[in-house]
Amino acid sequence: MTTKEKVLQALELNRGISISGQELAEQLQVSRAAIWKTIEELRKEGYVINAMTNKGYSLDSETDVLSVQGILPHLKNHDAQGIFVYKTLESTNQTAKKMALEGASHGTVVLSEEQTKGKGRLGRSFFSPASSGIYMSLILKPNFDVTKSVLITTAASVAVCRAMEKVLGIQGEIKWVNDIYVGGKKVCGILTEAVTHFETGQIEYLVLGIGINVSTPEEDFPSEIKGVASSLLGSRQEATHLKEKSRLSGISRNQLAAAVINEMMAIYEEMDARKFMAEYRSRSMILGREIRVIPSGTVDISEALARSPVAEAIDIDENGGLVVRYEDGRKDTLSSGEISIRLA
Ligand code: BT5
Repeated sequence: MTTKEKVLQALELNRGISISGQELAEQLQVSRAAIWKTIEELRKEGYVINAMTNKGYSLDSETDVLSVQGILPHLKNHDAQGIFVYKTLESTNQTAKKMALEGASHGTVVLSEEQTKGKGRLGRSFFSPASSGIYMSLILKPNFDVTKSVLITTAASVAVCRAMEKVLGIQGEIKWVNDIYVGGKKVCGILTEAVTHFETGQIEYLVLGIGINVSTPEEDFPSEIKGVASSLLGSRQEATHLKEKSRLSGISRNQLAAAVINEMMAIYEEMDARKFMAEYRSRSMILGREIRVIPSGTVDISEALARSPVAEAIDIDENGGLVVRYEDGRKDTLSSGEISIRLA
């Protein structure tokens, strides 16, 4: 670890509590001048560090910069070697896939403060502005039958909901198959991609990409998604109350990111047993409701919507398939990736 990383770690571990320059210098075996210089560097990177005479330095509870040192104190069973935080990337999934091919191990996590080419499904894009979201990718080496890898997205939706609830007390609803909604708007999208062996075509790794809008103000979303996208702290109903709560308790994106990683790694261990399926169903925003099924790849969605038959979403089966019943009584099971859904 560099001196900067060590100072940051000490400040993150003592969030809101002052540590003297002398104490830091002794702990890290560097001069007090080196500590002062490091504090200045961190301030330039956006960390709000308070300095009080006779008390020392403390990381302000409002500081919200993603870092390995900020995530680590909240992680169960993980080490710094497996976490990579970037200021900007085209896409964390893209970088994670490259790292997987270069031999990165199971559980490696890639995060970025912003993405310039954030990916959605089917060639769509995911809006990923700087400093207000969590854009991360987990490299997973399947320890189960890879035909079940479609269930990773299902499991991840439950993991994100659990993390949001534990850290912020926010209840998310899952819109089959990969979106999380709060207050009727999308706050999170998930994209799982497979990394296959060059010659055998076998799935070697899965890259699980999770994008969460944390504090993006509603007015900052591009016009085409303004009406449908929102963020956890940026939605009007929640904003005042939650912003105050997170400010007071120092809840940061690091903490939420760590909670998502913890929940995902825990759920991963029970993939085969599929215990999370019942929770996925109970958090579903579409079960029991009427939906319209649109073939994937549809360009003119409004035209397809007008033509598509109304169906009732009646179940989500053990493979993550959506069981629907059309008005004429016919039943069908839709598999992920083939359709989009609009609530009727
Ligand atoms: C998704 O696709 O929602 C999957 C998004 C996955 C993003 C993560 S971020 C980390 C990792 N690295 C990546 O490059 N990607 C992953 P889909 O279901 O296809 O939804 C995309 C659609 O959601 C777009 O066409 C927009 O309509 C809408 N959208 C785009 N950006 C959004 C945002 N920030 N919040 C809510 N909705 C958004």
